[in-house]
Amino acid sequence: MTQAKDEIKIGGLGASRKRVEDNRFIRGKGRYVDDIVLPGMLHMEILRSPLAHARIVSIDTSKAWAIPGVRLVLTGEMMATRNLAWMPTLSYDTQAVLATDKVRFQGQEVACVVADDPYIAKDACEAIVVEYEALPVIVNPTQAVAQGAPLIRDDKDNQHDNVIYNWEVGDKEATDRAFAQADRVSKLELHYPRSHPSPIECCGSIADFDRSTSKLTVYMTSQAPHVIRAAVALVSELPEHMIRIISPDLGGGFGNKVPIYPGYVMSILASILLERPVKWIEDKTGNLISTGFARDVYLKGELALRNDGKILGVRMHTDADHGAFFSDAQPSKFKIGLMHSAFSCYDIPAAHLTAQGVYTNKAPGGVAYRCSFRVTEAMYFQERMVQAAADDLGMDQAEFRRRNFVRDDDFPHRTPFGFLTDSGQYGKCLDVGLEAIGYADFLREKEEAKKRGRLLGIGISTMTEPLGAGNSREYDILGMKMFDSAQLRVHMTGKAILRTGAKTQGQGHETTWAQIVAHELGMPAEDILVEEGDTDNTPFGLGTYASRSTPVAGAAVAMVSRKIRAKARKIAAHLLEVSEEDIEWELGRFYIRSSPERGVSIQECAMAAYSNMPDGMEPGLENVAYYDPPNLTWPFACYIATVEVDPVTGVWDVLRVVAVDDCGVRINPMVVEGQIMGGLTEAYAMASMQFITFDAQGNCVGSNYMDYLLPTAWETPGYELHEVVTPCPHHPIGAKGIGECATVGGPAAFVNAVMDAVKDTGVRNIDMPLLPDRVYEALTKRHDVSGAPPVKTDD
Ligand code: MCN
Ligand code: CUM
Repeated sequence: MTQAKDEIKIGGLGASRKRVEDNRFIRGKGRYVDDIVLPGMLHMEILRSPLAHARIVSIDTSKAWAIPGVRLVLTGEMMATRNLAWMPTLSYDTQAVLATDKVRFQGQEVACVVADDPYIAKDACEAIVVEYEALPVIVNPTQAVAQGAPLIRDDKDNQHDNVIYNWEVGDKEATDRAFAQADRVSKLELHYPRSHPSPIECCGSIADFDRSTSKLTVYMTSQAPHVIRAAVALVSELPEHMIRIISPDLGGGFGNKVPIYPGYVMSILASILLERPVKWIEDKTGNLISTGFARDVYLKGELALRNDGKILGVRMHTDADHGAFFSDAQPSKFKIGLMHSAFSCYDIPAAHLTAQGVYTNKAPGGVAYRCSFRVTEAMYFQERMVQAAADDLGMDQAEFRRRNFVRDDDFPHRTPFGFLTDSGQYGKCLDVGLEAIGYADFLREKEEAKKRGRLLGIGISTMTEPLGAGNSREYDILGMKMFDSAQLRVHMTGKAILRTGAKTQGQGHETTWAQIVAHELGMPAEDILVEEGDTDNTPFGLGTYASRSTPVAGAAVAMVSRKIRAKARKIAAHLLEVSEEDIEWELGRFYIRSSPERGVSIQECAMAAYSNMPDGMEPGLENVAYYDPPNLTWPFACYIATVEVDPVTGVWDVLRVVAVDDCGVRINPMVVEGQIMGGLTEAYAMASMQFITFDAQGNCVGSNYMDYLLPTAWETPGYELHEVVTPCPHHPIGAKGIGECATVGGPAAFVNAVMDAVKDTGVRNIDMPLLPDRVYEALTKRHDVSGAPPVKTDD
């Protein structure tokens, strides 16, 4: 008890410590890539294709070269002479760095200019004359597989159609049997539209090649600097130890900063050619039309049901629109990410998923946006299907979920598609949520309101999702096994520096990692400086995405602290002149078991490690831990939204949102709540307003913040947060990931709420975003506004 009290005082586990990084962020003192100015630095701008599919007939750069201050103009043809026109993607595909033969999406990189300042570079881009021969355009999976569809990837030797993969998982026969036995089959078709992570800071890099040392330093907006260093070493001829990737402060990542973009590659090449630092900073339109899209997946789903509400089996087919290059960041074994994590919280005997991925004339998609490799789509489909099934059975949606949940005593549990979940209290989370929202009262209120022509609705979304990509047996990216690391150096005076292979983008690692050390070593969190993002002085790690930092790097932080404690214990025995077996530990202090008043602090041990170590002991107090998690972590969430839909206009307002999250032990409850609120806001945005679509010519509609909407404080609903704690059984401090839960589980709660409000009018589905005109169309014209048209023409 007193230990826990002390622990909060020193900023350990469970302390809602204020974020240390905010000291600089709220003062405008963050150091982002664009803040960095190097001596002699040049600036790079990219010329992008206005067309979505066209043959390049010619590129005339002579006028650009003639502009004073222009240092270099690069085209695909010049890149090709160095074998650099194409680069490998994280999904074993290839992607054009600069287009050579064809452009394959609007916004594709065609040429770039390096000049003395960015304005000259931009002007010079406009002076480049490109002659295009337009080709027929494909903007959705139906067109991609249609008879006679133009071949988008004619650059690839064995590619004769636009199909990237066909993939399946689960047990088809068992699933067929389940459907044969069903009393009833519930079906749903949905589209999860394209969305964009849209961090406030766009992507950018500064490459600095120093010929005299042969060292390449790249400042880069990357969530995974070590992966980038390895990738650069593998594709360039530069040796890995001569490459230093530095990710400074990032203005949000949300998945957008996982992939390798042509801009990074070209700035590196330009710096090598010119032997001067070259900076590339993407503008907002460039970011929105060419980088890291997410989603764009179609689903046909079926649930085999028994009349008493038991789900007997599930069938899913998805069509994934990957754009012109298959560049998803995802474990290499899973063609459509972890889509098969669907239905993991439900006890379903049989399941079968088929998936087809196709090329279209759109920017590469599927990077994932605040989602562990397609988990967002999986959970959205799951929770929409569950609600539709409950409605079809005429059963209460909460009761239907409860009947099918995996029970608390059923862990470890093999999910319908083969994952192993290890812990959770699903029913309890649902109960807490229902209680908080006042479920029974709301249902009564809803009935009352209906009598007066008002449409109220309640939507529930419950899910467990796999967070923490690792365990090296099953997960790798480009063959790089997924684990992570932490290095801890405790100085003589008891102050320490902790470095990890992860990379914070706003999640607060500088605050929370220090809390784990404080918990393990009893040193005040403020005595621990956390550094990430510089490959020269952090241990190798796979980076931050898939909410893997706490599950993997965070575990490494605990493990390295324990190594330090083990050494400090030996030093304590030496200082107290007893044998190690007689030593006990309490937060921050070793003492003699038989005389607890005699003890030494961890700080005294640190001093002795440099000044008074036992004979034969290696000096210093420093270590590194590599952590390969035994399993993913499986947090659970229950999100409940209530809404009112205006039947005259289709406008809907959120009344209340209740969130119950179980992410195991919370390191910093305030940071966790911040993650949940941010995630719910993104979920609300996708459900209500966010839409990047393409017209029939492949023009991107949503290339700016007038068309692609971010909710401001005014639109954002209030959130009521609750918690349940089921410690992760295999994580050293019992924590599970939280970074993406609300974005993953949130959308279905909002959509389900609107659907619940309008279902009595016969509406079956409305695809996101639930813009008022779509809701209105559903209420007045058709009952199924689904398979939403990705082709939106002006008429
Ligand atoms: N945490 C905690 N207790 C837990 C779990 C987490 O206190 N039981 C804390 C962690 O210590 C960390 C934060 O919550 O400070 C998020 O931790 P975690 O769930 O491990 O997620 P990551 O740190 O790996 O962050 C990645 C995740 C992803 S994949 C996206 S996308 C996303 C997200 O985080 N992008 C973000 N949240 C974001 N938040 C901000 N501000 N900016 C982004 O770009
Ligand atoms: Cu999937 S977006 Mo986050 O994993 O960086």
